[in-house]
Amino acid sequence: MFEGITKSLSSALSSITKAGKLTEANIRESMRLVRQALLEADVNYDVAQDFMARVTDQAVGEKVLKSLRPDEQIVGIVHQELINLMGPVDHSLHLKRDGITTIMMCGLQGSGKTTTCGKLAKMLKAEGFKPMLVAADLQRPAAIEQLKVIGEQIDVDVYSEPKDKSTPVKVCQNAKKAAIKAGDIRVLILDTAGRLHVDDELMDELERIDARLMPDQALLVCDAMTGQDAVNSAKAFNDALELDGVILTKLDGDTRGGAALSVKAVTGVPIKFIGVGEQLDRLEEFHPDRMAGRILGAGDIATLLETAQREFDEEEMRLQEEKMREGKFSLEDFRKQMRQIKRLGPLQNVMKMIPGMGGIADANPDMDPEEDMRRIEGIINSMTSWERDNPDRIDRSRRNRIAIGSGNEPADVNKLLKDFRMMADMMTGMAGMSIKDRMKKVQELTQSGAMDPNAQLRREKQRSKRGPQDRTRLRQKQKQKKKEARKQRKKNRR
Ligand SMILES: Nc1nc2c(ncn2[C@@H]2O[C@H](COP(=O)(O)OP(=O)(O)OP(=O)(O)O)[C@@H](O)[C@H]2O)c(=O)[nH]1
Ligand SMILES: [Mg+2]
Repeated sequence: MFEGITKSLSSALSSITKAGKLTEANIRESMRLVRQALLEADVNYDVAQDFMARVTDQAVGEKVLKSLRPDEQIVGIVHQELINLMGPVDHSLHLKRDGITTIMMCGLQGSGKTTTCGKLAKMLKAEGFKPMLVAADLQRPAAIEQLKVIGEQIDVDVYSEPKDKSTPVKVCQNAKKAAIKAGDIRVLILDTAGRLHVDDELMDELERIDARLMPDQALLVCDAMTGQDAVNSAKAFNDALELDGVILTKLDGDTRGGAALSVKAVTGVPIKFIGVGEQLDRLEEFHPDRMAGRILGAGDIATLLETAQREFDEEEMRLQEEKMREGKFSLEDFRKQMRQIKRLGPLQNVMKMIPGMGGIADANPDMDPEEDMRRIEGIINSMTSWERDNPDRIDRSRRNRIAIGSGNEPADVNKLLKDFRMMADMMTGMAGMSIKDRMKKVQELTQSGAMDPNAQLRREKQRSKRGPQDRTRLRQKQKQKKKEARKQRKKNRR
């Protein structure tokens, strides 16, 4: 997410850090680069201009220039201004304490309305509020069917009427009656039709639903991939409907970030949620501070923790916890943990969310943590279950067998065993801590250099210089040479 801007902003800001003595002139030059980075990310021109002016004003002030670390202060100012740009956000959907809360979803064609209706319903259901989905898109032929399929997937009722015998307003009104009759429905989510462009017909239809149903929340679904078009459509929808919030979808894709950074500043409407995938659980609250952190390459531990809490199997965690406490953590448990971590998403992305790790990943595009994990898993897979439980008793012959079985070098097996021992000790020390405290601990260790990620990197680099295949080739060459030497000697003897 936002790789381009993260890179260009960091390089703009690092020009400050590298400048040696900071002067007003070189700060202004860096700020020009910051503005350029924003524009390249497709941020609205006026927004980028204002942003730069605000940051520059503060950065060239006496207070900053005379401070101990002016460069850090300036990064701090940029961080805070990014937060101000995207926030504040009120995530609440303001559900009524009694009765039914109606949420109208609108947006351009293909922005992700129907999918997001399903995501919201799933989220509300998990929070204990029974939702009902309403198929108010009578435009697109398969729209009703699509919503029904989604409803089935998440086990949520869908209200619909035959397309050619009704109107969107009627469907919504009847849905409300049906919801009242059902008695236990708390939220009505209206899936409305989209158009290719903002046009009068679309706006009229939405205004009619708005006037008759008086939804409690009007949410605009925007496709982040469309950049400034998304922002312009948000402006048009807000003028007609007074939006309560924006849901920015497809942030999992290769977006430049312009929409996320400009929507609030241009329309005054905050982004409440973001869609980060096609699956119905890929909806997250939008946190400007976390997003600002990510954009500045400072990581996003909070989101990682939330994903971890959602994806990790609680029972399994508890079992591992117990083993850790008793110091019985085995390689089998380690393998299980690795598999859990894989569920958090591509490792490169996971690393970027850990403060300090993002930079390492960026600076070393060849680094492939997935490959490392695969290799480690391969080694563990080649062990017997006795060996997994008793890693300390793996002797030379076992080690050689495991290395051959997994296509690695004995040294790789050694390294894994050594790392595992270190990790198991660390984990025993951390047993009983919450995930959050554990992450903090890891962060502390990383910062103190005890678990120097660069050391790991240096090892990796050395390894890649003479990777396992290289070494095999080397050995083959040596063998070949010896063979030839032997032949030669034989010849000579004759
Ligand atoms: N990657 C990704 N894809 C998404 C996300 N949200 C929606 N999509 C995809 O975007 C496409 C369009 O989604 P829909 O929910 O049908 O969009 P819509 O706004 O209802 O479209 P219309 O009803 O035709 O106006 C589908 O293929 C979705 O799977 C997201 O957050 N990430
Ligand atoms: Mg739709």
